[in-house]
Amino acid sequence: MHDTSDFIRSQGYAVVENFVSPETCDRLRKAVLRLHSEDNDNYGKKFLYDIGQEGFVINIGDRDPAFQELLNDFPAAGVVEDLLDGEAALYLFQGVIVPPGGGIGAYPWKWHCDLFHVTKMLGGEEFIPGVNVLLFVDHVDDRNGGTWLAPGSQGMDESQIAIGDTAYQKEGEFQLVAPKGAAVFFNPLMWHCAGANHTDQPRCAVKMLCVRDWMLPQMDYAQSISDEVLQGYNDRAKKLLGHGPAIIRRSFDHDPEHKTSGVAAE
Ligand SMILES: O=C(O)CCC(=O)C(=O)O
Repeated sequence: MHDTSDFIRSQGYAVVENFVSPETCDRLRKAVLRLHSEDNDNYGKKFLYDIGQEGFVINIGDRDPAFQELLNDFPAAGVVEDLLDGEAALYLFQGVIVPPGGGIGAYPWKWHCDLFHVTKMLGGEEFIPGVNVLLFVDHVDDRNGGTWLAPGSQGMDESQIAIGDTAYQKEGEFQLVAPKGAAVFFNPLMWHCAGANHTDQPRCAVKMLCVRDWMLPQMDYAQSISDEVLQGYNDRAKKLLGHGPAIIRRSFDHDPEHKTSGVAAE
């Protein structure tokens, strides 16, 4: 664990193989694709494209037991809690699909960093505000859209970083090659992008982006996981979902009609 944490501290990222078993990958992949097709049916592909959500499956922790099991096991816990000093909370928990023909340069797949409200290094060069844990449930490489990373770009803004939205390699950007079941951990302030998928199969991943629990998550999981599903989570997962002591961001009461489980701000 410490080797991985140290590697992330010094390089900004680390790849961990055998993060989950091939059988777990198959279950997760199936669930991502099922929910994606459900979303397309419910909202329409064009609508999802227009709001920049094409290929993202949201609130998965409420929608299929495979994701609940993953979060209960959370094989990244040791590293994430080590890097975030025990303050980890989920900022995003979602399925990520790069469709055939999609990927780098194809909207919405552009070079970016993840914390849209934090673009500069906080608290000095050494401070790590979050860890993106991206689990590949497919083997990834340059054919199907392995993730591109730009180590060293943490905290740079657009004017400082010479990355375009086309596939080119310059100054250390590189594309990950990783076996099915591997996860890449990286500082979410590092610029990155899904690669281009030249195959005829969707490339699937599960994203578990954790941040310090005093940061506002992109989605309020304490609100969006139903009471019934919440009961199936263990204490560590509940804390990751925002049911920990750091609840100052919660502002809604429990709403039995909508089956939400928010905790009122104190
Ligand atoms: O799916 C990928 O390869 C990259 C995902 C991504 O851009 C992200 O997690 O923010």
